[in-house]
Amino acid sequence: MATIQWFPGHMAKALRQIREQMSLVDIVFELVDARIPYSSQNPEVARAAGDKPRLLILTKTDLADPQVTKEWLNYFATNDQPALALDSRAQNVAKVVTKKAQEILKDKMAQEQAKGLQKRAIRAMCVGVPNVGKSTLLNHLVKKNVAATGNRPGVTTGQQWLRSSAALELLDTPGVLWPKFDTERQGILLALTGAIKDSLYPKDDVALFGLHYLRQHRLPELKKRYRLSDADVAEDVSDPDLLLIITQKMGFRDDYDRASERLIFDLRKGKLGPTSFEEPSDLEENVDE
Ligand SMILES: Nc1nc2c(ncn2[C@@H]2O[C@H](COP(=O)(O)OP(=O)(O)OP(=O)(O)O)[C@@H](O)[C@H]2O)c(=O)[nH]1
Ligand SMILES: [Mg+2]
Repeated sequence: MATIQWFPGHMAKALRQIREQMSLVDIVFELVDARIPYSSQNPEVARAAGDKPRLLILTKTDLADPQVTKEWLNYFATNDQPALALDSRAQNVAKVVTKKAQEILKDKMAQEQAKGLQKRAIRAMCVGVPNVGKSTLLNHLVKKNVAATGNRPGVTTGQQWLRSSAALELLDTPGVLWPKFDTERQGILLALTGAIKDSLYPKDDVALFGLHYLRQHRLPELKKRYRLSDADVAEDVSDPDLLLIITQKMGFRDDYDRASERLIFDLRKGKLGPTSFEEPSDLEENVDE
C-alpha cells in the first residue's frame, strides 16, 4: 500500500497541545467510534494521558450493532477501563457523562474537600480521532451550539474551553490520528468510518473492504439495498465483480469510483442497518486481512 500522509503538521501540533494541557485536567474523555472501538483508539492519547483517568466514550452507537457494543462494554469492564456508549446527539448525554466522570473522580474530589478546598467543576479534555463526534458531544454537554461541527474530518482546528453546568469544564480539541497504523485494516476502518479525509485513501479499496465485510455479515441487507440476486452474490463472484454489478444497478455504468463513493456513503449513514466492523474477539486473532 502506498504511504499516505495522514499525519500532517496540524495534527502534530494538535497532539503537542494535548500534551501541554494534560496537567490542567482531571480526566480525559477519549471518544472512540462504537463501530471500531479498538481501531479508533489513538495510542498517542493513552501515552499523553499517562496516569490521568481516561473515560472511553463509544460514540455513534446508533450506527453500531447493539449486541457488539454490549460485548465491547463487557470487554472494557473486564479490563478495568471505564467506558460508556452513547449517541452524542442524544438528550440525556450530559447526565450520563457527568455522573460517570464524578464516579471516576469521587476519591480525588473527596480528598480535595477534606483538605478544605472548595468544591469545583471537573475539568475534562475531550480527545479522539477526527469526525468521531467530539464537538457534537460537547455542545450537548454544555447545552449550547458553541463548538463547530460537521460531517467531515478536521472541523475543529484549535482547542477551546467550554463551560457546562457547575459540574464540568470541557476542553474541545481537534481530531488527531497517529503516524503509523498497526495494520492496513486499521487504516481502512478509519477511512470507512470517516475519520480520514476521503481524498487520502483510494475509494475503491475502502469500498471493496466494506463490500467484503457486508457480504460476510450483512448479506440480506446488501441484497435488498442494491437489488441483488442470489447469482449476483454467489461465491464465485469476486468482490470487484460484485462492485461492478452494484455500479450498474446504481445506473453508474462502469463508474466504479462513483459507486464506491455511494457505497461508502450508505455504510456511513447506516443505510445497511447498524453495523460494527470490529468485535472484541478480533483482538485475540490479531487480524490483518
Ligand atoms: N449518527 C451519529 N452521528 C453523530 C454522532 N455524533 C456526532 N455525529 C455526527 O458526526 C459528524 C462529526 O461530528 P463532530 O462533532 O464535528 O466531530 P469531531 O470529533 O468534533 O470532528 P473534528 O473536529 O473534525 O475532529 C457530525 O455530522 C455529527 O452530526 C452520533 O453519536 N451518531
Ligand atoms: Mg470538532
